[in-house]
Amino acid sequence: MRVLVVTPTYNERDNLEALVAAVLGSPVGADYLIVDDNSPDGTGRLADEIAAREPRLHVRHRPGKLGLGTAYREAFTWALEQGYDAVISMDGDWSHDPGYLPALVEAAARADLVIGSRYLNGISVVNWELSRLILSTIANTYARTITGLPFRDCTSGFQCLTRRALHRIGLAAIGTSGYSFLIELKYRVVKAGLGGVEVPIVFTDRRAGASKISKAEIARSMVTPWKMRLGFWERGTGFGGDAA
Ligand SMILES: Nc1nc2c(ncn2[C@@H]2O[C@H](COP(=O)(O)OP(=O)(O)OP(=O)(O)O)[C@@H](O)[C@H]2O)c(=O)[nH]1
Ligand SMILES: [Mg+2]
Repeated sequence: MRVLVVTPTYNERDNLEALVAAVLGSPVGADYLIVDDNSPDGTGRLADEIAAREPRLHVRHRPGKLGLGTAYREAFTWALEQGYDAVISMDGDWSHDPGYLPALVEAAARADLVIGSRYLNGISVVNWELSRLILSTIANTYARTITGLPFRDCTSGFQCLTRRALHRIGLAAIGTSGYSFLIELKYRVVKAGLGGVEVPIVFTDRRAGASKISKAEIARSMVTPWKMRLGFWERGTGFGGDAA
């Protein structure tokens, strides 16, 4: 199975070098794509430097901070063009440990969506302030209840999608970004009639750098489950027509 790991970056310079080494050193043998949004701290330049000596590392540059959703959409489209069998989305701050890549890939043999889940066996989140943990668990319960998604962790960003899933979900039509994008992606997989499984991960607070999640984005992600439930995500999408 040819696997591509994708990480959108914005000011992750201090995390990048070790993360690239860990991903490329993983036994899954995946290629790695960084989508950098012209990070002011020079993450994109550093990625280019590493890519010059690591042929399995690819870097895409965008002109400015355009958000997580469109970064993944572009990356997934590229992955389909390049013929990868599966893609894994992963944050660039060490919250998602590359040590879990083999478990995600292994489970992808039996499901088109594999979620690295923080809430499978109780709660496995390390170093978050209590307030953030409470917010995340409430947001998750809320999203699960309103959308009816059968997952404990509906907002996880650490996940593996098969090529078939990428074909079937109508990538180009995805209208949300940020946390909302993560919910919409899972929703589309389930609506396409494909199966998802969760594998447990321990999520750790970011190693270096600052968070980019805004209050506005959190507020938007409260509306997204309703958009899914009321069917707004389907409008004019040509959803379901693109068979794998
Ligand atoms: N390319 C790109 N990457 C982004 C953008 N916003 C966030 N990211 C990256 O997306 C990943 C997740 O963002 P984070 O800031 O870690 O969000 P979070 O995990 O919810 O919050 P913290 O872990 O507390 O920082 C990281 O690798 C970020 O660098 C963006 O607009 N463009
Ligand atoms: Mg993070």
